[in-house]
Amino acid sequence: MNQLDLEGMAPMLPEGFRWLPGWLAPGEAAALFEQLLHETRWEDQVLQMGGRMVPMPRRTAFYGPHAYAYSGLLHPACALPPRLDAVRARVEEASGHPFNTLLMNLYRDGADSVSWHSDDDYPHGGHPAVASLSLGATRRFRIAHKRSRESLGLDLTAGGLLVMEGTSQVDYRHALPKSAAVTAPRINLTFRFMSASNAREPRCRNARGQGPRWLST
Ligand SMILES: O=C(O)CCC(=O)C(=O)O
Repeated sequence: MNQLDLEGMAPMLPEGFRWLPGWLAPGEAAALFEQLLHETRWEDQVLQMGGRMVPMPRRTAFYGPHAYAYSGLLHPACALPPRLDAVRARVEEASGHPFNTLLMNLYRDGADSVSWHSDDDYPHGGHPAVASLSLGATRRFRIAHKRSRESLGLDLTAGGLLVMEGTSQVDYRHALPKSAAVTAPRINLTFRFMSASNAREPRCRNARGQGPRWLST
C-alpha cells in the first residue's frame, strides 16, 4: 500500500474530502469537549465480529430519527438534545449538506480506535455526505482508496471539521488506528442523513432500557 504521511502537515486530500481546521475556536471546542465528556450517557458495547463477541474499542452515543444497526448492534432512534441540535445546524450550514443523525465516539486514549470501514451502511435518501467534528486530543485519521489502495494520514485537531461528500464513501475506506503516543481522550461527532432505519430486524432481544439493543439472530 502506498502511504503518504506528512507529520504535522495537512496533506492534499482526494476529491470528496474537505478539512476545515479550527472550524470551532479553541475556547468553544474545549468547552464543548468538557461538557460532552462529562454529561453524555456514553455506552459500552460489544460487537459481533465473524461469530465472536468483541468489546468495542471506544464508547458511543447515538441520536437520530431512525434506529441504526451495525455489527449485531441496534441503536434505537433518539432525539438530539438542543445543544447538539444547535451544533448540527451549524455543521449543516458550513458543509452545505443536511444532517439529521449524530453518532458520537469517545476514544479514551490511544488504545481506543475504529477499524477500516466506509459510512455506507444506511439509507441516505440521496444525501451520502458525512461531517465529522473533532474535539480533544489530536488523532491520526487514515483514508485509503478501495481499489488502488493508496492511503494517506490526516491529523484531526480539536475544533476541526472533516466533510466527506460525493463518492467518498463509495471509493474510500477510513480508520482511526490505535496510537501508543496518545494518552488523552478525544471525542468525534459524526453527522449523517438517514432517510430510514437500516435495521432489517426491528425486534430486540432486550426491549428494556434506553441503551443499544441486540438484534435477534
Ligand atoms: O473518530 C473519527 O474521526 C472517525 C469516526 C468514524 O469513522 C465513524 O464513526 O464512522
